[in-house]
Amino acid sequence: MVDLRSDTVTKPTPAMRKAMGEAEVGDDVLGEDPTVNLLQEKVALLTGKEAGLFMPSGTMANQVAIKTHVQPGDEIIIDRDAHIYYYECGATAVISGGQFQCLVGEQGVLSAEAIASAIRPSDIHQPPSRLICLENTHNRGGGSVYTVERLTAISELAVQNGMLIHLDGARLFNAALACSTTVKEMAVQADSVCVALSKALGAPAGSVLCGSSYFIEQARRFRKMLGGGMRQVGILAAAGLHALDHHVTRLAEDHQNAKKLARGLAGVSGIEIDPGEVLTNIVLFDVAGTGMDADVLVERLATEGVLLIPFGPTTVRAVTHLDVSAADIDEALEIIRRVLEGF
Ligand code: TLP
Repeated sequence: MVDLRSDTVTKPTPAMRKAMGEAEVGDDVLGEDPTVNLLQEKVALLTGKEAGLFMPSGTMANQVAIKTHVQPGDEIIIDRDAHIYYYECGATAVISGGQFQCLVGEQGVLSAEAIASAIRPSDIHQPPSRLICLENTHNRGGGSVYTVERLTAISELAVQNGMLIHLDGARLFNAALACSTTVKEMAVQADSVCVALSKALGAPAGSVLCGSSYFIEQARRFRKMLGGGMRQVGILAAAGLHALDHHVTRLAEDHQNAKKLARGLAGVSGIEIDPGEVLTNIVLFDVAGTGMDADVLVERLATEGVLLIPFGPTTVRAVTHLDVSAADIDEALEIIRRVLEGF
């Protein structure tokens, strides 16, 4: 079975399990878990921020960040396909009372100009424009990337308008790799950033939210409020530290495998894809030409040994990751060809 549903499906490696088993732990709600503290310091350093906070999930990291930045009624400018807006169960309405103004990015990526035209004038009839949320890489945009230049332009705009930026960097290491830069160069353009350990980096759980010391102090209270205060969680933080030490440079392999998959898919009849648009580890392709809807095709392929996710009526997503090799990509392509072309 080749599982390309998501990079969240990876299982901890034996070396990661060993690191988890040997982790020094303490009560993290009391701030006494040395492994969590180490992880938080490490990710803060990597992202160029003063402090970090270990979070059970990316969703909680995003929502705690938003809760910390906005007051009810404040407006948040975001792409309409961003995870925060599209996939987080309406959490912002429930938790922060922030109001979204959704824009349509290019493969999810917003320009400074588009954001500028969405910023409200100071007017008692209108909500205050408070926060800009960006996602790098952009999941529903097919792993598309905000470059450092674009982030810098948006950051300058935010400063000019007294706005803040939260960066959902669930796959920020993939973005940095695609742009031959560091996560720090990207993260410093935002006021807060969260980085996932449980996606491309292969840890079983966890994200780290980073920002100023003051921001993290506030965020710690909201994490507790939402039930995200965990105790001897160094076991999970150890997996994250192991991932940062051993699974970052190998992301290049995932990007190569994604390209290989995209090139292969481009040659299959009924499938539409531009391999040039595949920059990281996410591959989106259109299956309208097969005469099948995405969910029907995905179900059919699952019975043949390839797992994918329907991402729209005729759009399918494949994600490469730690547990997928180049040989697995060959196998997946062979199965897809067999199902769609009969040989
Ligand atoms: N993405 C998952 C699904 O929820 C779609 C996936 O399989 O890709 N930000 C981004 C950009 C994400 O892609 C995800 C998860 C999250 C946040 C949420 O992270 P978790 O699952 O840890 O809450």
